[in-house]
Amino acid sequence: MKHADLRVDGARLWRRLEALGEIGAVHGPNGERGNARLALTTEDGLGRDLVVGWMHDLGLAVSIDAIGNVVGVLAGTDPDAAPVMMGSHIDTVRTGGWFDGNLGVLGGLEVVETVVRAGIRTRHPLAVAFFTDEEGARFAPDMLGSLVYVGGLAVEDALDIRAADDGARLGDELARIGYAGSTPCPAAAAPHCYFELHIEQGPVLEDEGITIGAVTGVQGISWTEYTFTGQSAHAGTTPMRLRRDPGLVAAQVIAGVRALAGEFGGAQVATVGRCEFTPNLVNVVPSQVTLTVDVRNTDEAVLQVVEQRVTELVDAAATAEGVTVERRTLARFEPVEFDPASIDLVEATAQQLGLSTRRMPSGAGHDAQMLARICPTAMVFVPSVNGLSHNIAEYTHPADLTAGANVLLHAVLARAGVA
Ligand code: HGY
Ligand code: MN
Ligand code: MN
Repeated sequence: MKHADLRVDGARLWRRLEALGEIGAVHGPNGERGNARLALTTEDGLGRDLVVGWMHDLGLAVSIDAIGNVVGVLAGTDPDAAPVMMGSHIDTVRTGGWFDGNLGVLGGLEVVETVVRAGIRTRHPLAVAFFTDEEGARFAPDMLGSLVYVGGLAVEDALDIRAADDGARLGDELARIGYAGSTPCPAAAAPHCYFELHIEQGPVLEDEGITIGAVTGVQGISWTEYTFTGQSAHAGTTPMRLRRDPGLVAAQVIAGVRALAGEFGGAQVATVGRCEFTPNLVNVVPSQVTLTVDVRNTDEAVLQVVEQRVTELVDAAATAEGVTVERRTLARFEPVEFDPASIDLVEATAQQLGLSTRRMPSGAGHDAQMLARICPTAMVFVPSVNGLSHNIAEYTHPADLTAGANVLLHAVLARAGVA
């Protein structure tokens, strides 16, 4: 068979997605099948074990680095050639789905298995990677493992990061699940190039009836954690004029952040996703409230203006209520543009496969935005049903999963050189 006629086995890809989806499975009331595998939890460890087992089954040389990134490599004919890498993440948010991240890793394994079964050898090695803690939901920032991989964060600093949920130290959790690897960070050498297959996680492709997104880049991301401290007091006996209520400040910030997104419009998004009251009791004016603000925009200059406006909003609300403010940056990444030639290749490959395609930026962060710092990088998007993600109802039709994996297959073969 000419390699141009090669196609992935969509049923095999679905079986792997289903098997991984059973680890940390979350079942919804309407038959939703989601995933909860927060980074470095026991479930994440079990998911890692399953994928590493598949890598070994395919004869890949598997390495684990000091931050727990895992890379499986299928040798090429040229031992000096850098690998063409595919990958993503297999950690999920607490209300995650089967496809966010998992598709990029298992799609990469499917590409490798398709190539191996066809008896094809490539000049460049083929690599499949999953990076630690892409979500950043437990250990911030997001894309943490790939950021360390490319040298954007010292591994020693990353290992000391504390979890938002239980305060566990990242390095201790990594050792506990058996993924404190021996391969040094950052990566000794850059991949030849990197392709990431991912669900869109938004409504654009579905709304326009398009199958493949040729992703042009990733928007800027800014995460800040605020801690408001007032005075706890009796809910019944304390006159309103005597209160210093951090809960009021939190409410004004939540509403104010939403209003800012409306005011700026366009690509501006703003989210308060985490908000914790202390002591969180019905009859106690809270002493402290901690919340997170996530603001993003494709335009860095506008994002900086929005960040300044959030700071002013927070300070005004806190001052008026006599509440103190502590702030901590959890993540800050500028917008990233992917490699034009790699975007062209994704687009042309989709068209050669007879698939509808459009160019688009990514609203979500991805490991690809970190790999773009060290090698030519692009992403392949497939549609999300109802534009839903970070929701256990996340779904992508099997035909679209297969289409995306075929684009990944042929973009990778074009770069890896068929021997
Ligand atoms: O937050 C993000 O965009 C990604 O899901 N980590
Ligand atoms: Mn993802
Ligand atoms: Mn995600």
